[in-house]
Amino acid sequence: MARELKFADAATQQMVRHAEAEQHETVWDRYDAMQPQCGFGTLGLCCRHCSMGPCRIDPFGNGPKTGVCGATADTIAARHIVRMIAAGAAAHSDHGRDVAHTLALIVKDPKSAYSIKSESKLRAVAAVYGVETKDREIMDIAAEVAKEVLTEFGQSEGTVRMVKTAPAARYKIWEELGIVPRAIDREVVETMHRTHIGVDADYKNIIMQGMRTSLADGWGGSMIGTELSDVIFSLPKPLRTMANLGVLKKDYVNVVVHGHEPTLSDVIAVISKDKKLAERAKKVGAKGINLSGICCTANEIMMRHGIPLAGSYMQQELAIMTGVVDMMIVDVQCIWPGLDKTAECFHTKLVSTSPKAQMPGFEHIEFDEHRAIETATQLLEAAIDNFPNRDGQRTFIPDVAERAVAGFTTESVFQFLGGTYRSTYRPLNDAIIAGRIRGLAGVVGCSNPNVEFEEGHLTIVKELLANDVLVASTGCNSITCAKHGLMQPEAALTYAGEGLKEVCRAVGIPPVLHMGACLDNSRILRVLTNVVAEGGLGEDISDLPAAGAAPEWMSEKAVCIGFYFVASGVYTVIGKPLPVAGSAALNSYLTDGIEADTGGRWEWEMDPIEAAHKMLRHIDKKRKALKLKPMMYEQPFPQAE
Ligand code: SF4
Ligand code: MSK
Repeated sequence: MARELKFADAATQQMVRHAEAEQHETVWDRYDAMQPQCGFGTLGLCCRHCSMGPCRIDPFGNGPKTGVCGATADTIAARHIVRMIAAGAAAHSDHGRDVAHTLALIVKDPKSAYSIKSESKLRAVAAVYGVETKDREIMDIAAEVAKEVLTEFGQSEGTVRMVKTAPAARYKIWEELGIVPRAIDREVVETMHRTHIGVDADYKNIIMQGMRTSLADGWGGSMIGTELSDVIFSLPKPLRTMANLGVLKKDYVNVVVHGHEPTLSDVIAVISKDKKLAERAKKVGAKGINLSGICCTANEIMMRHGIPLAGSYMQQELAIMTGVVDMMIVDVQCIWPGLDKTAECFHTKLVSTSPKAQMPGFEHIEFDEHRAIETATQLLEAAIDNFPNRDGQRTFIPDVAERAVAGFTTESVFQFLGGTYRSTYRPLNDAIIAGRIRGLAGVVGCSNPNVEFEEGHLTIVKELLANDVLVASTGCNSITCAKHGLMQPEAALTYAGEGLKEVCRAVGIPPVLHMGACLDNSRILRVLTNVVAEGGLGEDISDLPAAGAAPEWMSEKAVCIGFYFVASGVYTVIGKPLPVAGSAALNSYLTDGIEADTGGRWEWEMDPIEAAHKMLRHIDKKRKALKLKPMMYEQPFPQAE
């Protein structure tokens, strides 16, 4: 290993040392081997949108100042970043579309493996789409909702209807900026069109379209995905689970699901408890089947079934290196194509299941939702049959796993804060107004080998908690927080400031609320909307004492998420800057000028303590503007920029 790595996480620490001893390559090795990475790419100054190029602009002004076509650094950097938004929006929204297809399947085939698990959520979605619910059979409502939603993805007229659920003041801002998304597919397509050679060259105009595309995701595709997942797979409720590689069990058939879409993994979660399969497992010498998850598929089935989290994005190959994973089943997004190289050294069967994501070295067993139970059974049987191939001498499971309470939603968290019989945001708003809670933060997103693993996530979250900020978490941040004990109610006693501690103790919630997968950032948008609607904290999301962070972001989805938060009025801090620094004008617009347009803005800050302090300063600025009371238990933190 080229550099000395520090890990906050003991399981990862042990596994990386084990990998080193056994000479297995890890993502950190591949990252180091890639150094130095391309400076032009980092700054957003390369373009290969046509074959007059590739072109690159010299940031020091010693070389060409434009591409062959005359595109400037501003144009090139803006085009590049909005293409990242389009890819992120496409990924989330295609996931959302697939969930809508599953809803349509339930209607067409009542014998399918799926059913309507939350009628209340279906009715809520129906209301958004103007679907009549009074005196109608639930299947009729489902049929019409599925049709409306699926049609909307590619509609040629109108606007995305979920967007209307934003606060009225926010919607007006989008109307004035001309960025209300018209249709999800259309915005992605138009972004690709505008960034083709010789189309849109005005960086601000390009960014406006990028924001419209991101809104089509956050308030469209992602929100549809979240809402319909709740309808089909059930509305999550807080439950207890465990997190980290220590959830893998030596004597069991270990099946790990990895990716993002719950359509197959939710069925696997149910089927894995089947008695016949348990007997089959016993026949091959195992004690049973142990299902766990990696990445956001893990978040999905954990928050609905309590299935433990084996790890986050950066731990996917480490799970295989334990030597006890009999099968890793993947669907889409965040799956490393190089996993087969790791699996070659072990008996682990890697199985891809989505026609959209096939990988060399993976066996492909295509998932057909019409045959969901058969596919899930076939996979689990194959995993059991692979158990005897395990080399018992080469197993190593770190004995590290932490308890967590997870599975909060826009709805359930405030049943807690409002008391069991009173579902309202009033107590939360009152706690903020009274100065018990300073404000709200969404800390979300991936991990990345370009920083010390999880250090950014943990440092920011702990600093926010110490300063009475209630944290909502999604994606890999939530897995990190779960692994490090921040999602236990007792964590408030250790990490929270006095005011937040009082609130957490009174209602029995952890100070960090697990709100789901990266798709579920839409839940955070909804929380912010509900806080505005409850009253007393302004008229718009940008008025709220709230901020967002993605300290170790990695994916194009993360870029899209950040943009829809900024476009929704949220101050959003990330670690490594977006690749736009090669354009002074664009960089300045995103980190400053954009605030005058949307009320939100980007901030780049690699130092996690300073990142947290910037968020706290922003929250305090908003508290001051709202003329809220001083904090009940004021604790000084550095004020100066
Ligand atoms: Fe170069 Fe312009 Fe073609 Fe990009 S679009 S590769 S800047 S000529
Ligand atoms: S899995 S997108 S690494 S959060 Fe959603 Fe984690 Fe980021 Fe993938």
